[in-house]
Amino acid sequence: MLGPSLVQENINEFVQNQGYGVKGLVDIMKIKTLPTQYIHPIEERFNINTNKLKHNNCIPIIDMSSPNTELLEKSVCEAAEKWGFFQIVNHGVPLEVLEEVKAATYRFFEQPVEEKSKYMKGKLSKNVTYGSSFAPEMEKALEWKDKLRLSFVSQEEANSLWPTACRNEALKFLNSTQHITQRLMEILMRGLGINEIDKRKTSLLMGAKTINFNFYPKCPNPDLTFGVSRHSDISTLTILLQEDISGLYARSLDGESWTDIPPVKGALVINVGDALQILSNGKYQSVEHWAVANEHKDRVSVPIFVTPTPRDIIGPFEELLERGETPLYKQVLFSDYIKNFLNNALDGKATIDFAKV
Ligand SMILES: O=C(O)CCC(=O)C(=O)O
Repeated sequence: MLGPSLVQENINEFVQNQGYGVKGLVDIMKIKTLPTQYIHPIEERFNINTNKLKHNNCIPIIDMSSPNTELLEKSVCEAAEKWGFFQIVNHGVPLEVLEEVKAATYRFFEQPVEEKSKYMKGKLSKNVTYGSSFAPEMEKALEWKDKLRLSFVSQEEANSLWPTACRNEALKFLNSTQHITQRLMEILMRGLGINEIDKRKTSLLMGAKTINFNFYPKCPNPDLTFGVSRHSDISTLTILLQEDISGLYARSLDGESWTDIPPVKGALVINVGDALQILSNGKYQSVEHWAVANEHKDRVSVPIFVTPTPRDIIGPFEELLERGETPLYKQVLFSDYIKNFLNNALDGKATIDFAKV
């Protein structure tokens, strides 16, 4: 292990290669200032004076138990069209499942490095990876985040490869959100005039799932860095459980300002991803968002990325083109879309250019 006199050059070795993560910088190295690798250029940072920030309650909060089905469906489709982001309450996922998954996130990251590093990239499986920042080899400035990424392939694989510290909770969260995911997809498809989700559409809309455990340790200078840089997700929908500490921001309707997404007890944050923007031929919008760490407290979040399978070819639904819509996106093999996303640093909404006509 490196000594306490950790110099800048050794930080990557300590954080990335030895697997201590940014959590190790705080807990073991007890750093008091942000290492230069994590300082983002001033023009990219969020500046309260130049980037307009809208506070609280801009993003719709939708009660999924509302008896007025027509109004409920209209609200979901409008939110997906205009905001790309919304929160849902009374969604049917028990509160204890949400609390347990948060506790499991802390449990995993609080383990010693010897345990966490077993899951580092290239060690076990490409479907199970622990690491720090999004794509450290490609990034000009690193993200203040450690993460565990678990792509669900089968129950057997999960049983044998997923870490015991969070395996059961991850599986429970995935299973408990199945019903609400299906319901949201049905509503969103009706909004496109598509009344049946057949086998092919099931695969395109929700054929695969990846769950991430994000851990943002408290950060000495959160204003100089990002927990997650500006990006849109590649999913159809993302179902995000966020901590009771705010830190998530999304681009507003006007495209000029940003809005915070305040934590709401028991709520899940839903956002449209690029795949749904492409399938809906631009009707539903994936939206740029980013997250910051907190100066005084650790923050965790647990997104489930609902996606097509890597073998699926995504493009605007035939029903929309048969109705005369001009395709805005070409047909793309989803595994190519994933590769392009993972092999580049996060850069706002640039990923979707890969599929533009
Ligand atoms: O931590 C958050 O609230 C957002 C996380 C996120 O955007 C991501 O993991 O892609």
